[in-house]
Amino acid sequence: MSNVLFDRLFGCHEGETKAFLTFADGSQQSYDSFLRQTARFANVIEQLGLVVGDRLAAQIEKSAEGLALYAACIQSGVVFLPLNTAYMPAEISYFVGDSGAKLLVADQSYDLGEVVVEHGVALECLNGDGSGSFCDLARNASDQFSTVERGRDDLAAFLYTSGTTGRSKGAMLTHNNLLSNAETLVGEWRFSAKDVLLHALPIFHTHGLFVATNTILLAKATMIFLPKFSTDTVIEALPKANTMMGVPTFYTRLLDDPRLTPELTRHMRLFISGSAPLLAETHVQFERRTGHRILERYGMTETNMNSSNPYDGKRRPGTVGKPLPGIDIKITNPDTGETLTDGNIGQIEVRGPNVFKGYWKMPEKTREELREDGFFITGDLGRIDELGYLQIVGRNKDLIISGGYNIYPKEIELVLDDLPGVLESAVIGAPHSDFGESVIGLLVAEDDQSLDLNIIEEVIRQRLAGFKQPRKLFVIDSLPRNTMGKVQKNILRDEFGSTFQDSAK
Ligand code: MLC
Ligand code: AMP
Repeated sequence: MSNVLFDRLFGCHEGETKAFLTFADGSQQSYDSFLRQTARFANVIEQLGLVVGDRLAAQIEKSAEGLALYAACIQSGVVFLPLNTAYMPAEISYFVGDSGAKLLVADQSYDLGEVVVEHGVALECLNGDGSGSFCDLARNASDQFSTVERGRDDLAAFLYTSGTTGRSKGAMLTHNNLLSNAETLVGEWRFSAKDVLLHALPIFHTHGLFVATNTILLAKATMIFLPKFSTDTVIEALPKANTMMGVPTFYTRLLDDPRLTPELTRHMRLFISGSAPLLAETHVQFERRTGHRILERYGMTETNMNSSNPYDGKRRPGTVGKPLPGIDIKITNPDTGETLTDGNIGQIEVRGPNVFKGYWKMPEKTREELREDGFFITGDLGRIDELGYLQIVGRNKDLIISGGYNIYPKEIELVLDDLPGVLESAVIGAPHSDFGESVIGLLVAEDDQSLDLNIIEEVIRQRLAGFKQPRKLFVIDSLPRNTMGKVQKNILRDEFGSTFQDSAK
């Protein structure tokens, strides 16, 4: 047994002087230098007492060191658990507690002392500029590390994904989940060592970490590694790249800028979009403005990428293309599980080497969503059209996707319900020109109580990551319910659905 994931993505680049990363200031890091950093980090992980299968949680700014930490976990057989930098300490506490992480590596600006006290987890610092106690230890560590053997079915990473119950679930991803998907994407999207990918995504999610980074590593290509998306820096960097991956908000923001022209993008080979629905209108406008047809693909945390519009064939707006090689997609009746014929709308189920192993310590949840025959019930609703392309038409799960981030209303409702004077609440998503969808909170006050929305907003700010916070709160008399007592969110969406129309971003 070796460690095929590490060898294929990282190990094979030993001695390679070619640039893996190019930074905003033009400086670069070679593959070889990245690997040496990785080995130093792997030595530190070992020195700190982590053994194969232990979890390392990381809440760190986007940096080359952040990627090296991921690589070091793969090299040392430790499970990597990246966390959104917007999460508040109370949110981090849940992930650390649930995963049983042995080490938390975090930026020193995050105040995670209470997490350490609560869970007894070790804490080391890794800051965006490469400083911090973790890096201090690494400076004295060897740049050689004997790669730990791991099989294809062994765990590589946990990515937490929220649930309709409000409790996040740790999706367990194996070495083969990551490797098989990277191999498929390199082939399907024709990545090679000649490519330069513009990377403006965060690196704590599937899209920026696995889809983008693993594909580039496997192809031995180069990434222009920007700290975050900003229209100015992306437009500045575009001439030096030939490929870009982004969420739909990236494309709508670029379209809002007059500098997006055919000249700016003439040299580009490929623009890819995913993580949220790309409006057909955005696809069409982008082609009109640049001549490029954005390639839309469909994936999720539990499965990596499932389907893609073709590289060579017709990229059809409003569809997410066909199943990737080796991956089966079927549409089923949500009530009976029976497979539906093409053209019918049902729940999308996916099977393949990309599908995760299950939810950490949640066997029942795993059984509910992952069938014995290997099909995963995605919670998305779709149909396969007459040309065999998958269209996503909605969701069978109460989920809002804002700027590519998933937000589960239940989690926010639990926070709102807990506020003094609030009897009950409902959270819905409404169309938003920048984020695709954005969050609205509807509150019902207890009898004789009047709610102060300023105070409520302040409490929410302390408890929920910024992107989850409702952009608008309304106090209403009561929540509409059906005869079973279930809140009729469709009625609320009809009533409040135009809240963000014409409003400022
Ligand atoms: C930031 N904010 C958001 C937000 N991002 N609010 C709602 N939705 C979002 N997505 C809030 C912040 O809390 C802050 O609020 C304010 O907006 C400005 O913050 P910012 O950091 O300056 O925002 P900005 O740079 O504009 O970020 C927007 C964005 C970013 C779209 C560039 O969110 C982004 O990079 N999204 C990509 C997400 C992603 O990678 N998803 C992939 C998931 S994997 P305040 O109140 O403080 O002003 C997956 C599988 C798959 O889904 O298929 O790929
Ligand atoms: P996450 O759990 O963050 O990985 O988000 C996965 C969800 O994002 C999927 O279940 C879909 O609902 C959505 N998604 C991803 N890609 C697309 C796409 N191209 N079009 C529509 N929805 C998408």
